[in-house]
Amino acid sequence: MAYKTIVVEIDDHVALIRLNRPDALNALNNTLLTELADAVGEADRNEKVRCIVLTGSEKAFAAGADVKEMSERTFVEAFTRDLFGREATAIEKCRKPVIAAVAGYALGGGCELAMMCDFIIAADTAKFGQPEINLGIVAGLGGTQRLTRAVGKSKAMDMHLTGRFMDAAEAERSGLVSRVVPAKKLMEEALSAAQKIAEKSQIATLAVKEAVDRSFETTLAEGILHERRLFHALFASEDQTEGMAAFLEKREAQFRDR
Ligand code: CO8
Repeated sequence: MAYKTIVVEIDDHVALIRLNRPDALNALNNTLLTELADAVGEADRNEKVRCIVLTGSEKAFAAGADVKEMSERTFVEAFTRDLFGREATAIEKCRKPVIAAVAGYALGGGCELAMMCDFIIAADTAKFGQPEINLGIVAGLGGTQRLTRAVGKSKAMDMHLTGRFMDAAEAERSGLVSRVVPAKKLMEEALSAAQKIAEKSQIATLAVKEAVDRSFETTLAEGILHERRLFHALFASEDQTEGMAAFLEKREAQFRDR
């Protein structure tokens, strides 16, 4: 499908989705969020795709919601249409792993978008922030919830209340990102991680994602029970037999998603 504000490339089981509004630092307008939701849904349904990488440009992953477009919204319109309700859930509903590869600014809705992904690989140029407070609003794509879970209450309050930016080193120290790499290596590293994931048994990768995500939604005991049931269930897969046989025979496993 042809998109106006994103570019989608599928190569060897990895879908790369690039936000592409260079004149506005990839600010998230209605068109971009709709196209992104469609592209993620399409990649999730595409049997060839086993992992998704979401990225922006060298200067900005995304500098937030499009302030120009947002400034014209009214409460009645936003509430009645549940503004960004569908778009906000497209990535969290995606069952396949989604990696955010972040260089430059990831602010407001951009930071929230990165946090919707399963993990974030950051370039050393990355800057994260929730500066909505400077516009007289609060985050609206999950930032108060996800940043707090990622970095704890004190730092989340600091970020949301002062609107300050966090550099890549602080983001890694705080657990917001899984790794920081030199900017020039960002895409190589993110695509290589995606490729590694794509080579695993897909049944197991879906189970990992489901189990880790559940830890945010339920009690420890329920989460552990859910994990154990998934663990039990995977013994019904041919990939479990193959994975363990390959280990014992000292060879690479040939997973077939069965
Ligand atoms: N919206 C619209 N346009 C933007 C945005 C934005 N968020 N950010 C940058 N741009 C535009 C600028 O207006 C400018 O355009 P032009 O050249 O036509 O004037 C162009 O991008 C380049 O930007 P700058 O000249 O400002 O570049 P600098 O390098 O000087 O500064 C900054 C970069 C620091 C990133 C600066 O642009 C900035 O502060 N941007 C706004 C950041 C911000 O406040 N983000 C939060 C927005 S609110 C939000 O995200 C709420 C989410 C709630 C959920 C809604 C769902 C999406």
